[in-house]
Parts: sequence; structure tokens; C-alpha cells
Amino acid sequence: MLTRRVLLQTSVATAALAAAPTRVAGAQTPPPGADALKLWYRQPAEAWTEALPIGNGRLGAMVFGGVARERLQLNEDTLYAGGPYDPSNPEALQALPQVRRLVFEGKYLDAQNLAQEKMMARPIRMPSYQTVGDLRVTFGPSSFADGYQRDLDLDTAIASVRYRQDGVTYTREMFASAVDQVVVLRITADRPGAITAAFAYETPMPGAVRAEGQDVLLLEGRNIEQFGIQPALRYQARLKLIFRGGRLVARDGELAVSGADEVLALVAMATNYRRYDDVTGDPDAITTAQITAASVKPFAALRAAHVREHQRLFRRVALDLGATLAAQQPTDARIRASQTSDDPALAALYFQYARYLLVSCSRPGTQPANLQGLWNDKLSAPWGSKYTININTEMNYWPAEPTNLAECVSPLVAMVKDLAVSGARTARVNYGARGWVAHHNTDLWRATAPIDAARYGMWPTGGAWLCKHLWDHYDYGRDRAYLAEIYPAMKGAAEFFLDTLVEEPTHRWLVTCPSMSPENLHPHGASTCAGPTMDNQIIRDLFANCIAASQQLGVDAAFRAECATKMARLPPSQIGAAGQLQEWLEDWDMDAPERTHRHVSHLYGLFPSEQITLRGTPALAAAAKRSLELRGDLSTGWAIAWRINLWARLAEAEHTHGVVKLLLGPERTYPNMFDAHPPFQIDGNFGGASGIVEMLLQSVGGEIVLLPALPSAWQTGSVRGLRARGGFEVDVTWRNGALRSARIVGAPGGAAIVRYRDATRRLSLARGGRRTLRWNGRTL
Ligand code: FUC
Repeated sequence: MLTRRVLLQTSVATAALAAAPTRVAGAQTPPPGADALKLWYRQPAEAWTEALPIGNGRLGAMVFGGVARERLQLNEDTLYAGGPYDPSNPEALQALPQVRRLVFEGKYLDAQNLAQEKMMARPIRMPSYQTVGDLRVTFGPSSFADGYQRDLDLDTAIASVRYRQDGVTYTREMFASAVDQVVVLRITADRPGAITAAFAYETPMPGAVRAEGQDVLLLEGRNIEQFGIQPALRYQARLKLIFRGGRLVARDGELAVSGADEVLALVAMATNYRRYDDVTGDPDAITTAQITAASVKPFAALRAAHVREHQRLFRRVALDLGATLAAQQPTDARIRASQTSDDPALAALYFQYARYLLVSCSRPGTQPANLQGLWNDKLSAPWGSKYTININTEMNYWPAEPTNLAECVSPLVAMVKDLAVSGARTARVNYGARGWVAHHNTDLWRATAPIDAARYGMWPTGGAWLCKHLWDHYDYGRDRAYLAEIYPAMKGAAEFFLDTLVEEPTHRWLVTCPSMSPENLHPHGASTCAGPTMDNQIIRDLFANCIAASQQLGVDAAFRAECATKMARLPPSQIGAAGQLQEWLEDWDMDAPERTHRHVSHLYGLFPSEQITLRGTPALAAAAKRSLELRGDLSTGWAIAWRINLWARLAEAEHTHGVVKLLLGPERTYPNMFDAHPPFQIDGNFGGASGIVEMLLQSVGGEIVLLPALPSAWQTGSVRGLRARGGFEVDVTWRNGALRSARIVGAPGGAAIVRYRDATRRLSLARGGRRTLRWNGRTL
């Protein structure tokens, strides 16, 4: 382990920041410069949650930045345990009528026990996402250095390390290129011949290292079996060294460079995974081709292409919430101080970091962002680092459309298309139904049956929730060809419910059964129930979106009519005796054992859905507020993040800001700014960014609402490049707590209603047309 004997003196950052005035913001501020978009530290990472993530959507690395030893912990996003498998359970269909009967007789625990015995996936667990291992670079015996600094520049997506040792200044730059499909590490020094470094691998995976020729080092191995699911993957990491000056020796599983002026290390990684049902890929051929192509390009060309591609996405949005002296501190110190400091720029950094992370872990052609994005150092990660679709995966994508990263949703769309196929098998085998279903988790193998235990897994609405993202992608972009492409998956998800909704005995509403309000126990000793509020809301959205989509496309009149008929018979959202929004069909909330439960599933209707709005359904909005108060704000990282979005929808600016602060505190934000469930789970990063958007701009109730929850701590500022439903881009500037101006661009064009406080303005914009609205204190 590296000792922390680095001298704690920064040069670059201190000098650059010294000139910053005490509080600058809004119009007087120069556009956020490089430092406003940097995470930086005065010491190397020791813990994994201090290391800095880089990624190209498919490949990831955690950069530790040690002086004597660099560690790049490597990931490839298809390296999971197991292989293709079918978890459907034919016994489930037989047990279904009896489980339903028990639920409607009020024998909830008996129903849950029977579901546990007969209806769960075989096997009952899902395999985990796994690490490739580490690239270890040993520089020398001493970790003594001065002028040490490491940082991650969100604007260039480059992690850097700089220090002086024996009078030589060393610099490392690291990035994962989406253009060239390699992880790049470049080492330079300001004295010729000063670089001596040995490159080796270390991995907890089954694997072996071999050299190929003089300058290539391979790590090759297999994934592992988990829960009886047989391993079917091979992985390979291919390191190639290119150096100037000095010499290179390959020995005992390492490549050692000595006396070099400059060293460039390129790492390609691949597995044989091609699709959830196809593992015929050739990792050796893939990495060979990628390294061959990348190694003929000079470093400057690799770097420039990477930065250009990153900035094409990242630079679409700029956010300035103002800055104070607090922003001059290293990132870990800012997080430590965040509960008492006035540091609005930390929230802006958190927001941009989430955008950086999404660009780095979810790009067209890659796997979707899993529970840890794509960064994981374990063989068995917390909750398998897979896809929990009763909140977490959806939350990962909440900021994608509004923060102008629509392309990043494409892996999620692709996954839903896969689930529409694998989930059709589960619908048929487990329920005897048409369409497709996914329960509360899925994985690389697109498994869709209920897992873990009936009390967590027996929830049939995960796929339906994901379909909201398919629709939202259309609603923000208004691309009809895309709508036609995803419509079959939406329709299939709806068909499952057309076939499986059953009439409950009291009101004769149509409900899911068995189901649950995700992971929350009701007062009858189980979570299993019929028609929880969240299901009714999700299915209402699904039917409504299917109706709208089929109308847009001019297809399926009969299906549309069936959706409308059944939608009218879904239970309404109800208000309970305590004035709260009821979580279940019956008014059980105040007797539930965990009243401050992290999941706030019944508030789906308020956010992310728009079924409950302040202006449209004020009584339900007030009930949702009561439920939020009863639940409390202190929770796991993602659960706090959800609460930010909900409080913002209620336009409770100061309260919302308090919850943002809670999320940014050291108990919920690690030194590298990863969200702490704890442990690390990336959903809080994305949910937090989405919450910050909701404070500044909402697309709700057919309106574009400006600054709906602007807290006094963000007095003066601006945001550029957010997106609103209907295909609009919006820039907003505010000063002294009030709107100054907003610029609306009609990307596909169309009509919009813009609101600020009680003032509204109707706009009609041609494609690409723009309009600037100014606030004069009364009207827009
Ligand atoms: C759900 C949550 C947990 C955790 C897990 C990955 O089960 O209830 O808190 O986030 O997903």
C-alpha cells in the first residue's frame, strides 16, 4: 500500500483560483472555466471511492494516481458472471390463481409464501457484474514527491496526475476513448530519460498473463459460475506500450521500460459477449484490431479525437449557480465541509459530474448504466451491480433527456427491446399471458423472472416503468421513426397487463396481483398485495403512452380502445385518513412497520410521472407532500435524490435545497463524488442531477416551467442548453432570486406554454426558431 508521504502543496489550482473574488455569479461571471469543472486532490487515492472514474461507455478505469505505483482498475461492461440462461418457472402459472385468491382473502403472508415457493426464478439469484482486474504501473521505490496534484477534468474527460520527484516533474494523462476504443495512459517528464516504469496486471478473476512480442502484455481469462449459472465468457485485456528513448524489457509477466522520455500505454479490452443469447465473439480479434488501429495514431491525435467526441455531448449544457471562496478547496475538502459551507458551485459540479458519468458509462452500442455505472472492482458486487428496475436503473436515466444527453439513452432502449423478447417467455411461461414482463431486476442476460425473494421480487411492473423512458425519449425528441421502432415493445408491455389485470373484490377496479409497493412491508406482515398505488400509476402512464403512440402512428385502433377501457378501470390515486397519498389500495400507511422507508413508490405519480401536479391536482399534490413529510428526508443516497425531485415538483425551493445539501454531504457523497447508498451506487449521482434540473426547469402539465424551485442560496446564475418536452432547448438567466430572461429554441419546432410563477406565455416556434422572453416583474 502506498504511504501518504506526498508534500501537500498544490501549484496549479491554487494559482489559478487565487484571483477568484469572494462571490461571483451570473452575468458578471466569466463562463465556468476549467477549474469549475474539475475534481482535484492533493493526495493519491487509497480507497476505491477516492479514485477517479474514466470511461467510454464500454470500457472503464478507476485511476488511483499513486506516486510510486499507479493503479488503473479496469472494467469492460459485458464482463458478468454466468452465461445465457432461462429463469422462467413453469410452476408459477399453476400457483397463480391460488396466490391471487389468498391475496383477495387478505391472507397476504400465505400468498407471499406460496409465491416464494412456486413463482420465483430458477435460479432465484442473478449473476454479478465483474472486474477485469488492475493494470499496475510501478515507478520506483519512493512515494515521496512534492507539488502533487491529481484531477479529473469533466470538460476534457481526462484524469491527470502531476508531481515533482528528484527535481523532475512527472505528468500522467489518462482517458478512455470512445473514438478509438482504448484506455490511454501517457507518461511524460520534463527531463529526458527520467521515466522508469514496470507494467503488470493483477486480477481476482481466473486469468493468466502472457507477453506477445516485445511490447504487448495480455491478461486473459474466463468469467465465473454463480448460482449454478454456467460461465460462458472469455475476456482479454491487451496492453501495448509505445515509448520514446530508453529501453523495454518483457520479463516475468511484466513489461519494464527504463530511461524513457515518454511512455504511451494503450489498453483494449473485450469479451466474447455479443448479445444476451449469443457469446460467439472473439475477444482476441477485437482487441488486436483496436490496438492495431489506435497504435498508429500519435498521442495528440488520440487525445484530440477523444476530447472532441466528449465535448460534442458534454458542452451542450453549462450551469452557473454562483461561486464562493469555498470552491477554491480540493474536492474532498469541499464535500467534508458541505454541511456548513456556502458552496453553490459544489451543486453545479455535482450536476456536471453526473453528466460526465452518463457520457462515460452509457453510449450507443454499450450496455446501459448499471448500479455502479460501469465501475466495479469486485467479483460479486453489491446487489450484483446489475439492473434494479424498481427505481435504480430508471433513476440513472432521469437526467438524460433534460440535460441534453439523449444519445446516452440508446443502450437503455436497446435493453428494453431485448427484454421485450426474453420477457415474452416469462409472460407466457409464468403467467400464460401475451406481451412481455420484467420484474424488479434484470442483468446482462436479460433475465426477467422474479428473483431474490417474493417479498422483493414478486413485482411485475419493472418493464412497464422502463417503457416510460422509451416514450420520454420520443416526447423530448419527437422523432416519429424512432416512435415506430419502439412502439412494439411498448405495446407488448401493455398487452401483458391487458391479460393479467384482475378485478379486486371491493371496488371492482382492475389491479395487478400479486404485486407490492416496492420493497415496503404493509401492516399485514408481507409486502405482497394487489394493486399498489405505484403499479396503478405506472400502468396508467403505459396505457396513456400506448394510446398516444398508436394515434401518432395511425395503427391498432382495437388495441387502443382496449387500453382506454381498462385504463378507466384502474384504481385512482387515493388520499388516506392522515391526509397522505395512499401507498396501497387500502389506507394502511400509518400502520406500516417502516414508515420512513427509503422507497417512495406511490409518489411516482408526482415524479417522474406528471399524474400529480400542483396546478392540475392540488389535493393529490398536498397529499403527496404529506406523504413526503411522513417519510422524512434522511435515507439512502438514491432515496434522498428521489426526494429532491419530489420536493422540487412541489415548488418547495428552500426545503429542496436542504435535501440537495444532504445528498452532497460526506455521508452520501464519497471523496470522488460517487454517491453513497452506502455502499457506492451511481443512481444518486444521476437522481441528484435530475433534481437540480427540476429546481430550475420543469416540463410538467404541458408547460415549460422556469425556476420552479429556485432556492435563496442560488441567488444569481444561469443555465444553458437544458431540454424540455416537445423538443425545446431552454436557457435561463436569473438575478437576485428572480428570472431575468429565458431563451427557448424549438429544435423540432412546435407550440409551447412557458410559465414563470403565475405568468404564462404561449409560443409557436418553427424548427430551429428561437425566442427570448424577459421578465419585467409581472409578465413574460
Ligand atoms: C433496491 C433498493 C436498495 C438498493 C438496491 C440496489 O432493492 O431497495 O436500497 O438500492 O435496489
